Amino acid sequence: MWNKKFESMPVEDLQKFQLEKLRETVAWVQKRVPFYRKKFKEAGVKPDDIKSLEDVAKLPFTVKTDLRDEYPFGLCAVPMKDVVRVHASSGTTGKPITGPYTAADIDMWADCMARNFAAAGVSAEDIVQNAYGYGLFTGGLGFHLGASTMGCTVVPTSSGLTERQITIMKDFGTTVLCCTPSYALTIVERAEEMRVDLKALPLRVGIFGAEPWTSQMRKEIEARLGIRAMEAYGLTELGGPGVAFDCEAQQGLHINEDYYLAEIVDPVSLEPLPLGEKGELIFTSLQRRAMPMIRYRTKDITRLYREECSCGRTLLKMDKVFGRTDDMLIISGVNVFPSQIEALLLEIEEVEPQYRLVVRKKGYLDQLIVQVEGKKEIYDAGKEKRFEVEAKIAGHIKGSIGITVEVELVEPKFIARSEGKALRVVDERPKQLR
Ligand code: DLL
Repeated sequence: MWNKKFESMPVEDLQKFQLEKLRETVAWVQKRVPFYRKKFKEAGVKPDDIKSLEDVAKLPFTVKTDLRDEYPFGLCAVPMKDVVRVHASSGTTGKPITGPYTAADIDMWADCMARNFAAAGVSAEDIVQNAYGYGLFTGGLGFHLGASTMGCTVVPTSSGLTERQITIMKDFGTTVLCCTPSYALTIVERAEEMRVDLKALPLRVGIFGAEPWTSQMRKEIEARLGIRAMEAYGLTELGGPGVAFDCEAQQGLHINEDYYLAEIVDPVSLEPLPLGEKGELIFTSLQRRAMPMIRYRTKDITRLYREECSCGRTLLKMDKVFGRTDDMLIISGVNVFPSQIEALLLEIEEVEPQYRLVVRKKGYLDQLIVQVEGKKEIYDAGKEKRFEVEAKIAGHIKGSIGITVEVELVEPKFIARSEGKALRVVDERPKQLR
């Protein structure tokens, strides 16, 4: 463990620490950020009302549009002279949101990221190829910070130029690869074309994140790269990757609870849900200074649970993210997340793990088209074989989630390859009908 004191602290002590930091954070933003002052007043809550961790529920939520409305630095709690870095996330629509850091915030980030690397079994001996995008995106510099804090040899390739990634991997003897899971697949596919056997290289660990991916996808990546695929979770609004990470048990991600207080709420009623129930993940930052977040609604759907972990960490766990509330599709009245379809597609041996979900209107109904690449020999076997596989997949999806989808077995390489976050859902419905 990188920070044994906090990672394995008895839960009672940890919660005492969290309460102290929560009270500090609430007082900090009340004093310095007009936005929070106004929201607290409207909610009729004062910093002194926070007497237990449960009292966090008295505080108002913060949502992405608040960050957009306050763009660029309306939520900043320190003068700009104390801000040493600004990251940003463009999102898919509208103005970007910003993530400012003080020097102390950067130190905390380094601690969180070093924990992530240590839990993945990485040490100063490792050569870390960082293929997350460098720049405003928090992935590149966040992983860079963690790996350098740990004393690893960092190779800052950034994302893209896939052939060069593979050459470097081979020439430098890279042992750890950091990128999105979808980019890992792009890399392995390109390597196969270049006749480079990644399994024969010293590469042994990957730390993947920044987009939802199923356990089935993890297994596929582990098998094709011959590595252990570990995970990182985080978001720009909370300082980027380093919010949660998985350990050798690979069974859920530990949340850095000394820095982040997590809750699960019902995404519709917004009522807090008990541990173990699936809902929307909410975070309050506990030590960030430049832009603390109070009850930030992540839109990520997961479950929280506390259990004794074989790794010895006492930190709360979250399940792999199931999906985002904004990616949820409603097909014939059934709620469907892309991850459910991904898990089913990966059980079909005739296809590649490359897919896209297209949503169209057919009359009044929403129609879901699952485009998935057939393996070359299957696709080349002709129309009849393709129909057979399409019917097999449609039947598998119907049998498992009860929805009727149209399956299009597309030719190899039909789906655009990802260098960062994969685009899984293409919504072709007219905007006003979504
Ligand atoms: O993606 C930060 C990050 C970089 C995390 C590198 C991990 C590795 P944003 O661009 O702001 O920040 O996107 C945040 O990405 O709310 C989730 O929906 C999704 N996400 C991030 N990590 C995971 C993960 C970075 N491990 C949004 N599993 C989040 C599923 C993830 N979804």
